[in-house]
Amino acid sequence: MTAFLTIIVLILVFIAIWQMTKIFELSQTAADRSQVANDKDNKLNGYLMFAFLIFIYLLTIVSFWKWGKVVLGTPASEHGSQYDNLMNISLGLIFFVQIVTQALLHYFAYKYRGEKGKKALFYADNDKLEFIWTIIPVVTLAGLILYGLYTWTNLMDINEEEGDPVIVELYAQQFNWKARYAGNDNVLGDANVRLIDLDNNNILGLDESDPNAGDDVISFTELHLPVNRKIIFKMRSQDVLHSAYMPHFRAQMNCVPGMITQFSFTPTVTTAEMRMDNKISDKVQRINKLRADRRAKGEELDPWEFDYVLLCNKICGSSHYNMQMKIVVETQEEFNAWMKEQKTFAQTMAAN
Ligand SMILES: [Cu+2]
Repeated sequence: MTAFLTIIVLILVFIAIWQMTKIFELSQTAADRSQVANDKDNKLNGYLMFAFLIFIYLLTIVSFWKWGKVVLGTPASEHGSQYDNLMNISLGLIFFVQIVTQALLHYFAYKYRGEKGKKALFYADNDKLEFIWTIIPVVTLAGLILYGLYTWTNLMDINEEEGDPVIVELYAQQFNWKARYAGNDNVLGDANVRLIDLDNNNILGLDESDPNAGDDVISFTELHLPVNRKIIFKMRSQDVLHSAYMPHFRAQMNCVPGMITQFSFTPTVTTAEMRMDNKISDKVQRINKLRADRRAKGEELDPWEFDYVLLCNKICGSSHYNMQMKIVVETQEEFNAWMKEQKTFAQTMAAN
């Protein structure tokens, strides 16, 4: 590594000396003028500016055409379409401004390229122009920010009194998730990392003396959610910053050690329904085709089936990429049946 850095430094020093001698040569009046750009060079650079403009437009079109299909499809939560609207409007605006300004920038670079005898006009300032290019971004950005704030307050509904919500704790830890349901009383028992007792299977540090803790249910492998019911998530982290990211529901919230953060959404599409969705079934087919090709080459790969996922979206350590949990959205009856099979915290403690 040191040798590599030394070589780089030597190369850079050499380039610097070379450039300095060139500048020195150019500053000599009697020197050879072949290094100074002439009309032909300027014209070439003008055309190259145009070529670059075409290149970035083509790159955009090709990217959309080739990878447009990998973006998230149908939102699976009540607020999802509001969120998508905000995203689409922001993207649309950015695209419009990008296309117009890049075209102008490169066209002017071409039109006013250097030419023998042509002199740049000295133009100090123009109040009217400056006012226009200040006020347009101010109004546009203020509009976007206000629209964003409006959308955020609209979807950030963590009121526990209204709409019979399901209260779920998401517990983040390097490198896995655990979900804790509040049980029959719908109140999560108190918990603290200091109460974690691995010998006694109290992995989330629940307070055994808290009467609300006994009926809590902890799930290690899957997060089950009933469809069309408000879910309030309360996030905790045991070690470092994590982020609970549920892309299909357009939801993300940081999990911060030492505090509880919250987010809420109402899932509107069950896992079974989402598997029938056109975009999702196309995606499943595409991935399974890739997997079949790799299987043919001798790799051991199972066909893939769509599932919602909870991912970690903060780079939290070496196995961050694999910090995920399957989410199952199902009918209230299926949810109740699944819940019945789970052990409560009191039962787990009694079994010790
Ligand atoms: Cu993480």
